[in-house]
Amino acid sequence: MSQTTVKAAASADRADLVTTLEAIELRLRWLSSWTIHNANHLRESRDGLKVGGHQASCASITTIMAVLYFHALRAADKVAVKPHAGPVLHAIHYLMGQQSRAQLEAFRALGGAQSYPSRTKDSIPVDFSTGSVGLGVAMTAFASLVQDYLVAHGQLAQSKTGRMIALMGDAELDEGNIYECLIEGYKHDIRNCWWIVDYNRQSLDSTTADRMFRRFDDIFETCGWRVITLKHGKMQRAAFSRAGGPAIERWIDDCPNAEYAALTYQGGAAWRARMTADLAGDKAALALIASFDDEALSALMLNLGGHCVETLLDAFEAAADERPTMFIAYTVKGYGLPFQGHKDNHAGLMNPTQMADLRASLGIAEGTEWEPLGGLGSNVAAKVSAAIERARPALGSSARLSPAIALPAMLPAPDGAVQSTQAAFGRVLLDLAKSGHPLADRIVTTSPDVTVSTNLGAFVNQRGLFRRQELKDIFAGYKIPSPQKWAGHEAGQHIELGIAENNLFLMLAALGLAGPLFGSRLLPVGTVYDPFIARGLDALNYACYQDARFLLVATPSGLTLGPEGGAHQSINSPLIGIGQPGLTYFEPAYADEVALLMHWAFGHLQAADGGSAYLRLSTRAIDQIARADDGWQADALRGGYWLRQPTNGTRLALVAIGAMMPEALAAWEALAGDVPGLGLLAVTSPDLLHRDWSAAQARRWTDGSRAPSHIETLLGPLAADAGLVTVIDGSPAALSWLGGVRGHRVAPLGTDRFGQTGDLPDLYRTYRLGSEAIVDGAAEIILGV
Ligand SMILES: Cc1ncc(C[n+]2csc(CCOP(=O)(O)OP(=O)(O)O)c2C)c(N)n1
Ligand SMILES: [Mg+2]
Repeated sequence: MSQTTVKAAASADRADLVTTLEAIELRLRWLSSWTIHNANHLRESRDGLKVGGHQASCASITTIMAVLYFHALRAADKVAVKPHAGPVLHAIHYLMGQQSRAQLEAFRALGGAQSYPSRTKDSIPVDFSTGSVGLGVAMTAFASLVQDYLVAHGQLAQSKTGRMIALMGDAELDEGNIYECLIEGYKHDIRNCWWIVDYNRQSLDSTTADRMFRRFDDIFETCGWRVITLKHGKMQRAAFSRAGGPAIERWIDDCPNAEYAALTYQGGAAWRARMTADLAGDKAALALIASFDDEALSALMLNLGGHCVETLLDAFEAAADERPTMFIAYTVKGYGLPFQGHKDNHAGLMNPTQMADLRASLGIAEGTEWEPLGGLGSNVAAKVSAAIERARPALGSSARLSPAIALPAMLPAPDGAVQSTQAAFGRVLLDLAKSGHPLADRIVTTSPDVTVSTNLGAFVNQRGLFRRQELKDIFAGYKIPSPQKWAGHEAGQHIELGIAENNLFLMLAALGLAGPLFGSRLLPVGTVYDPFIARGLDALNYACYQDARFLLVATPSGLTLGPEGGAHQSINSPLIGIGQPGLTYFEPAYADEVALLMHWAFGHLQAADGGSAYLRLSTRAIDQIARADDGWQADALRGGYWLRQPTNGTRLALVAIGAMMPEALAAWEALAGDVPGLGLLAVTSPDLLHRDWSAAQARRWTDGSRAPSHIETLLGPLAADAGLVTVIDGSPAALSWLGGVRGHRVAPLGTDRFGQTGDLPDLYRTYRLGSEAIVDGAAEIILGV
C-alpha cells in the first residue's frame, strides 16, 4: 500500500470512529434522560415525593464519557464518575449488556440503580463511589499513590497498572479537599491520574464565577499537573480560521459565563442578535455570522471542546504518558435538551411533551424507548456494536480477588505494670514489625503529621517511610541523636501526610480498597488526634460507605489529656463511633485489651462481612490488672465483660470504659462493703453492645429468634430494680442508654461541655468523673433519691 493509501485508510477509520462515538453519545444522552424520566413520570409514585435525577448534568458529560469509555479507557484504568452522572454510567453498562432494563426501570427505587454510583450497592462494577462532591475526585489521587505503593512493594505488576480517572463537575473545584489533596499529591509525586472537568460553568444554584476562569490552570500547573484545555470544538476552530473568525473567537473568549449560558438557552436568533450588535462594524465577522442560519449558528456556539468527539480523542491521545493531567473540557449543562444553559436546570426534568419531542428527534419509535441501539440505522448500529465489543475488556468487573493475609494466633500484650492504651498500641505494632510475621509486611501506617505523638514512631523506625525516590535521614547523616530514624525508600511502610485530616481518611479509603481495586490486600492503620476526627468526618463516612477497610487509632481523647486543655479534648467522638456504619468503635482500658482488639481488627478488616475499626485511646498510664485466665476475652470482643462479677439479685453495678477504669475500680472498692454483690462492667465497645442489642430485637420480628443480646445477658444477674452508674470520658449518652436494656435506673457520668486545662484530679473533680462522683451516683440510686 502506498503512503497516501495508508493515510486515506487511517483517516477513513478515524471518521468512522467519530461517527460511531457520536452515535454512542446520542444513545447515552437518550438513555440517561429516559431512565430519569421513567422514574419521575412513568413509574407509579406511592408517596408523592419527587424522585429526582439530573438530566442536565448527564447531558453535559455524555460526549466525554462516550469517548472515554468506548475508546480511551484501558483495562486497568479506574474511574470515579461525578455523582449526578450516575445514569450515564448505567447507560454505558446497559449498552454493554452488563446492566438490566429492570435495574434502570428501578432507578432510585429500592434495590435498583443507585442515584449516585455506588461500589457496594450497584449491580454494575463501580470503581469508586461518589456522592459527596470533591471526595471521589481526590480519591483517585490517593488510589494512584496506593498503586505506586503496591508496585514498589512487588505486590502489583507494572503491567497491571492503569490510570486513576476522575470525571468531575466544575463546581467540585470549589471543595477545599481538592486542594489539600493536590498539595499532598505533589509531595508524593503522584502519576497516572487524570481529572476530566466537565466545565459547564454551572453549579447547583447558579453560573460559576468568571474570576476563577483562568486560575485553575495556574493552580494545577504549579502543583506539577499538565493542564489541557478543550475550549473549542473542531467546528469552532474551523470557523475561527475563516475571514472574521478571530473576532468571533475573541468574542467567545470575552463572553461572561452567565451570558453564554443565557444565550445558549435562548438559541440561534438570540446569538445572532447579540453577536451582530457586539461586532457591529466588523464586516468580515458579520459576514461570517450571516453565513450560518439560526440552527447552524447555535450548533456552532455550542461546539465546545467537551462536546466534540475529535477534540476529546486528540486530547486523550496527547496525554499518553504518566504525568498527572487535568482536562478542562468546556461543555454546556443540559446539552441538546430544552433547558440547556438555563441557570436553574440542575435538577430540572423534561416534561412528557419535551421527552416525546426528544424521542422523535432521535428517530426512536414510541414503545422502543429501552432498545439499547434504538434509533440507529443498521450501518451505524453495527459500528456501535463493534465499538462495544472493543471496549468490553476495559469495562469488566472491578472486583479483584486478593488472598487473605494470615494472622498469628494472637498478638502478645506488651509488658509493663503501668501503661497507657496509646503506648500499648505503639508497642504492639513495634513487636509485630520486629516479629517478621507476614502480617507485618502488609500493614501500612499513615498519619497527618502526628506520627510521633500518637506512638507510631517506633514502627516507622523499623519499617521506614514510603518514598518512590530515596529520601535520606539528614539528621542521622549528621549523627544528631534522635529517637526517630526515618529514611524514605520504596520498601517503606509509612505514608507521611501533612496536617490535613481529610486526606488521612481518603488515604485510608484508598489503602483500604487495595484488595478489590488492585487485587492485593493491605491492612492500613491510620492515627489521628481523637478530636480531629471531626475535621475529616465526611471523608471518614465516605470511606466507610464504599466499604474500605482500615484501622483508625485516635488518641489522645477526652478530658484525660489533661494539660492539653479544651481545644484538644474530644467529647462526642464516642457517639460518632456508635453512629458510624461500617466502623466498629472500641475504647479499651488495658494493654492486653489493646492487643486483643488489634488482633480482632486485623481479622475483621479482612472478613467478607467485616468492616473497619476505630480504637479510641488515651495517654493516661494506668495500673494494669492481673488476669486469672483468658475468660474475659470472648466477652471483651463482644463489647464488655465483668471486671468484678455481680451476684444474682444485686441492686447496683458500675459501668466504665477506657481511661476511667481506675476511678471505677476505686469507687468499687469504696462501695463493695456496703452493696452486696456489686458488679463492675468494663465496656470495651458501646458500639458493639448497642448494635447487638438492636439487632436482637429486630431478629425477634424478622426470624422469630429469641436469643438475647450480649448486654441483655450481661445485665441478667441484676435485680429488676437495680441501678447503673455509667462513666465515660466523653458524651454520657454513649452509655446511658444501657438503662433501657432491662429498665434499670441510670446515673450517667461523662462530659458534655468544653473542658479546661488541668491535672487529672482537678479535672475529674470539676467535671464529676472521679470516684467520688461515682460513689455519689451510686448512693442516689441505692437510696432511691
Ligand atoms: C459535599 C456536597 N455538597 C453539596 C452537594 C449537593 N450538590 C450536588 S451537585 C451540586 C453542584 C454540582 O455542580 P457541578 O460540580 O458543576 O456539576 P454539574 O451538575 O454542573 O455537572 C451540589 C451543590 C453534594 N452532592 N455534595
Ligand atoms: Mg457544573
